[in-house]
Amino acid sequence: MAHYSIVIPTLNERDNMAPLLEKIDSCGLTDYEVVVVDEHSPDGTLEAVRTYAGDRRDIRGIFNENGRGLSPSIVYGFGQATGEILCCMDGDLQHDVKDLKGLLETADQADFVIGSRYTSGGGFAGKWNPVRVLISRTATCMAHVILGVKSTDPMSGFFAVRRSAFEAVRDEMSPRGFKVMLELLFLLSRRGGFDIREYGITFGKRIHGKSKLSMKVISDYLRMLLALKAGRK
Ligand SMILES: Nc1nc2c(ncn2[C@@H]2O[C@H](COP(=O)(O)OP(=O)(O)O)[C@@H](O)[C@H]2O)c(=O)[nH]1
Ligand SMILES: [Mg+2]
Repeated sequence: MAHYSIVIPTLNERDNMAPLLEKIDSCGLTDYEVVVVDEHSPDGTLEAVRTYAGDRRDIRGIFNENGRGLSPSIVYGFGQATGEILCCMDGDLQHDVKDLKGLLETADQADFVIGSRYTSGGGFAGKWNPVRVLISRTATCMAHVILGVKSTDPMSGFFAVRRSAFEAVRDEMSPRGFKVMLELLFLLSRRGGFDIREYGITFGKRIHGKSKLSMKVISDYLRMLLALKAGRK
């Protein structure tokens, strides 16, 4: 059983897999596994993972069998993972592997750790499209107002949760949705008694592949906020 499980949801990230896995392998962690959860990406993302992994059992590429979408993929990956600490990071290198060890070690002392671009030590690499930053800021603001959650960056998608905390709210999670981290934050905060912290991360630019952020994702997000607020699944 691994101590840390790094779960990576993917959709068409073939060219990012080997560089990402190499960075994870050399970031100074010892007891970890990587679970890439793909959704039949036509570009051969899983083949890239399997080629890199060879006979290794600590790097697995699996298909999401939990209903389509990002959150279902992450929840499926957590269910397949063996670690005591479950971490989720993007497969496009925008989450910097340099932040991984610190985030995981913070999680050793806590129940839930949110990687934040807006806390000390966090930020953006290079120059950012102001429209994307505005979307991210607006989404954060809406989460504060509608759900009353306190995080400085509930949308970053880079986080680690203790298995017992995940399992405590697992049945309350919606199988749909885009932002599993926000949902976990909301459910753990509402239940109370969990040690929730933030850790500064640097958000990088995407080099290979395309963002899947779209108007559909934004409208799904709004629907999810309102559904969480109303206590619906
Ligand atoms: N399994 C799965 N992964 C997804 C899906 N949508 C996005 N991803 C992955 O989730 C991560 C973040 O998505 P991305 O498009 O980069 O979002 P952005 O950084 O907000 O533009 C990347 O690793 C994507 O490949 C999906 O529907 N299913
Ligand atoms: Mg991205």
